[in-house]
Amino acid sequence: MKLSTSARLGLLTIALFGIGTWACQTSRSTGVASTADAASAVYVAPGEYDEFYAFMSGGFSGNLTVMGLPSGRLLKTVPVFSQYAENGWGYNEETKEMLQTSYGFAAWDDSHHPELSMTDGVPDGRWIFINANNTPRIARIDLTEFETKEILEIPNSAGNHGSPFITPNSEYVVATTRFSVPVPNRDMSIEEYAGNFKGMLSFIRANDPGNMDVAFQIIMPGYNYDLAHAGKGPSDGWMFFTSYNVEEAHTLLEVNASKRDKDFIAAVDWKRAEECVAEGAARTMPARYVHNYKGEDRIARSVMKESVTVLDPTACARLVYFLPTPKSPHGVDVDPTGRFIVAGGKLATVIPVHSFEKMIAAIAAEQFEGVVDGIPVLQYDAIIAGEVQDPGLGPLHTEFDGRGFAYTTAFISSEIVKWSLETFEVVDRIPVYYSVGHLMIPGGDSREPWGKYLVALNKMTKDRYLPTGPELAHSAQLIDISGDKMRLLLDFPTMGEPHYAQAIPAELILDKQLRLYRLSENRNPFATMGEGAAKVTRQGRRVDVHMTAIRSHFAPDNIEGIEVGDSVFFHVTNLEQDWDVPHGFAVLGMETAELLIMPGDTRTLLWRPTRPGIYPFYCTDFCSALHQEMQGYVRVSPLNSGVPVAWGTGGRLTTGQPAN
Ligand SMILES: [Cu+2]
Repeated sequence: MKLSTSARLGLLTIALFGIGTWACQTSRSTGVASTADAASAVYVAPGEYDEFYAFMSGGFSGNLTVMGLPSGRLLKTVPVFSQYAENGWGYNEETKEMLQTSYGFAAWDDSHHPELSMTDGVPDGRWIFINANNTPRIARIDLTEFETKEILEIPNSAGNHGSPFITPNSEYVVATTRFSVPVPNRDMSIEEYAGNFKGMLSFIRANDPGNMDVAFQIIMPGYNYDLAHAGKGPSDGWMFFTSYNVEEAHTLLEVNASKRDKDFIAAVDWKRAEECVAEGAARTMPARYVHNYKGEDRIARSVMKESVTVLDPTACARLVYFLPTPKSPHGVDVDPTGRFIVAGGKLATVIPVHSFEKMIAAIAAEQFEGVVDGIPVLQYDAIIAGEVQDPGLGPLHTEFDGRGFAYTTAFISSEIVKWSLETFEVVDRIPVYYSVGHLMIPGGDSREPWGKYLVALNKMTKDRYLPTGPELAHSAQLIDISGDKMRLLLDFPTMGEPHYAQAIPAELILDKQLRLYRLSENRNPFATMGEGAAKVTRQGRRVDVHMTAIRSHFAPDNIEGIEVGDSVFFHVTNLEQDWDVPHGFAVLGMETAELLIMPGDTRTLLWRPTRPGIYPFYCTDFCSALHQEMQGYVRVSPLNSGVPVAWGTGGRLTTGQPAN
């Protein structure tokens, strides 16, 4: 099918306005396996486990969800960049600092791309990284605990979309600025964008838990940088980034950034960057950004960084090359052999596939069509390996099955197109419902994909689930890719906008799960190691409640001597040393979320009572037959009433200092 540019733009506009169900109206086969076949293919019998852990980005929920495949069952939400009331993430004293940024406390973000750590180009199940788009950050989540351990802010960046894509041995995750901004950012006229606003590609050290940091940044022309993928095999040592808006437009980009036939993929030789940095070719720039991490005491700390290393391509020859790529490229994906660099030109009528080998030869032969800001632009014809014809409308992203086939999403025509990496011919296609963005094959961007399933991450979902008011469930679809023909097996809803996902065979993570925190290793300075040590202390208007929880009571469970105007810190230690026995804590009228405390851990809730009275507190997580009895009372007296601090459980109250 050949369409004029205006027809394509028209279809894009239709899709953008939410009527992107074009392909489902056509007469193509629906690709649905027979009902019985599909049901049995995704059925996980009671007592059995799913085959894969799938990590789904939470999109604008700012979190990460963990689902089982093939069942599509939601297993857990891991809070990352957004406060999460279910377990107190970002509310309690131990985790608040994780949401600190150079702009202050940020309660929310938008998370798009989970990325598993890799060893030798294969996901290894140690960590998963994910980006914050709005206030640029990258988080590391530890997959023994399914907990966010570290968050690094990215300076000189605005709109951290193209991140965190990882190199084959987890040396770096990268982060690109979607929005070019002045560097350093400053007050200036937006009309002076061209030439003054700059792009930035950040290389972040990823392989040292607790010490993520920006190793170096590369300053680029003021385009929008979109996505990235690392080379592998022969192309290991290179990173590829898509860009659009080579027009350097600053208004109405839907028109003004689509004028040229080709934008660029930037190919960066990051081993060369390391050389240039070592040789002193980079400069150190002042920059304020924070690094938040959980220490051995499981308490988050936030450290302000003051400078960053920036490399200018004009000061480091042979660092960056531009690969011309039609048209407004979105995704860039490197096949398992590392030989092909596949672009998703969202307005292109073909899928361009660049050859790494040809790229290196073209660089050696200086087959340049020009130079932009000191960056050579290679000749398209010199580097192209092939163009996939009839790839569907609006190709965005490609993943691979490891058997010589690539699978590309077509956003506008709502389909997934399978094509051969040998012939560049389409061999199969299947409609999806509707407007698919990313797709995910477990390990599908790695050197050795587990090419059994494909998950389509769709943007629109009308007619697929029971309606739920104006906002419908978000949609993922599971497709069997083990045979010659793709088969649709399952629709399953997801949390937030399911932007991208990654998955790994369950057995690579299953046996590494932490079951509890050893109480003897609890290093929280307010940990209470046994009920005998429970107490209440006052220093001025600060009251610390050193509390324990065990089935089915708190110690203390009666507290007096709290006054209006006090800051009361409930430090609750869960004394259980048993898997699957968290306790919760909440107190009447508190202005924050509950505590959810895992066995052996301590979590702290700050409470500022505002009026006298009796305040019950209770365990929020059903923990035993007598869970409902797991409760207590706090007496709050007027300011300066002189009621002495007193506490106890099951006997007479112990008295401490009165307020003065
Ligand atoms: Cu309980």
